[in-house]
Amino acid sequence: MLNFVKQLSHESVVELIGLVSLPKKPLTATSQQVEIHVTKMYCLSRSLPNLPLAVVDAARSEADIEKSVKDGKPAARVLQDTRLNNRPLDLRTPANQALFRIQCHVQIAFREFLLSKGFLEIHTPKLMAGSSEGGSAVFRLDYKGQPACLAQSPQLHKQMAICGDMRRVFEVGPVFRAEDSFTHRHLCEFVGLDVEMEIRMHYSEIMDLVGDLFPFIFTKIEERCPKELESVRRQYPFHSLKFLPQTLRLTFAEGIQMLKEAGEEVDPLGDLNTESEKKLGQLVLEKYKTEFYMLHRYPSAVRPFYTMPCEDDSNYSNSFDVFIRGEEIISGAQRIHDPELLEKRARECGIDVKTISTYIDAFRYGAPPHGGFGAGLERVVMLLCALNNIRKTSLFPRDPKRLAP
Ligand code: ATP
Ligand code: AMO
Repeated sequence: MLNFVKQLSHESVVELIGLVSLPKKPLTATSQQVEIHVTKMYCLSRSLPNLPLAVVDAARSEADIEKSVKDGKPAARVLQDTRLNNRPLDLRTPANQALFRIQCHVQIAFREFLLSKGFLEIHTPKLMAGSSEGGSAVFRLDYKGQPACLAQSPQLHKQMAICGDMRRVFEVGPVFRAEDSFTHRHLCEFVGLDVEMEIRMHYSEIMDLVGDLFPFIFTKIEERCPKELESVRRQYPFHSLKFLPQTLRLTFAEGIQMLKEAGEEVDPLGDLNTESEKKLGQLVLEKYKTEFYMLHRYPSAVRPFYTMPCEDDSNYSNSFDVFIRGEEIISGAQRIHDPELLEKRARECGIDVKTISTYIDAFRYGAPPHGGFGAGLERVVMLLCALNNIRKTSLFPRDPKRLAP
């Protein structure tokens, strides 16, 4: 049997028959908890002798690699492209196994919380006649002779579900963005966690929901995935997210003020760039001791056409973004439910209103005040575990250069 074992290549799949027993040596925290005394062994699938990457190398932390260099026995560093080109092998590392379990539990907790609050899970079409968010980041295709695109978000249909009296809805589904830039946090296809709900008095009702939902998710991950968090930490060390029992809310103007006081140049009616968002994340952490917070009342000019302007000043809007460790995970807002204003805003934003006429018509038959938000699942997991690249939390990432495997 030893001769047989010696000629097996790494990563071959074997079936073992043997006796499971406790090791003779005393157990330690890091030792195996059981031994198998093998009596028979079958090879079910033989791997190639030369693999494109060794799983032990792919599982090394940066600290391990640095130590190996210091010790004069440098260990191989597996580059991101090698990992992603050979994703089925790369997925075998303990950190990757753990990340996708954590991702699964984020979805479970998201669903669990919303179902307990009376939300209905829906599925909206991914083939559409026009763009839903505006802008150019849309994949165009031919739909039996008609121009069409892949849904940039479930935005228009989740709102139409509210017009259909569904009151509170959510969706977990694919979102397609023809992003041009190659960044650490943008994919061309990601999983959207979307919510839409009627509101009674104020858009703060949506922020109240976000402020309860996400701490619920963070707490459930800590409770249900301690081993997985530990596995991720072993390869990619990080500290647990700091968040307050009551989620911090700042206005966009307050955020701008904090940045200005710190010597940053920022436009009070423009959007925050990635650097300013990160800087504000640091300032908020120092002042309020939290890495999870919301910024609301964004300038209208930087929000999508369907966003409700503030009643007291239409330069600002009833909208918000939510941040983890200084990076955006959520955008949300109250929506315009007046069809005339909606059509006007769509035209002003350069949208061909013919392509969204059925959406605008939905508001001509009576529509309740409503709003909602969207989060990106891969981004939530990336930022929860303080990872440096969203490709780590996408099973088979799609980015501007990658369409396989
Ligand atoms: P010892 O037999 O002295 O306890 P070991 O099994 O700890 O030695 P290695 O042969 O170097 O040492 O094995 C490396 C690791 O593989 C071990 O730490 C153990 O976790 C695991 N391992 C090896 N053999 C078995 C087995 N029969 N059953 C379960 N785990 C095993
Ligand atoms: P927005 O365009 O800000 O808003 O997207 C919502 C959230 O989705 C995630 N996200 C992405 N994740 C990975 N790759 C991308 N290219 C990418 N783009 C966005 C982010 C972001 O916060 N309809 C609105 C939401 C709403 O108002 O309900 C929307 O799509 O986490």
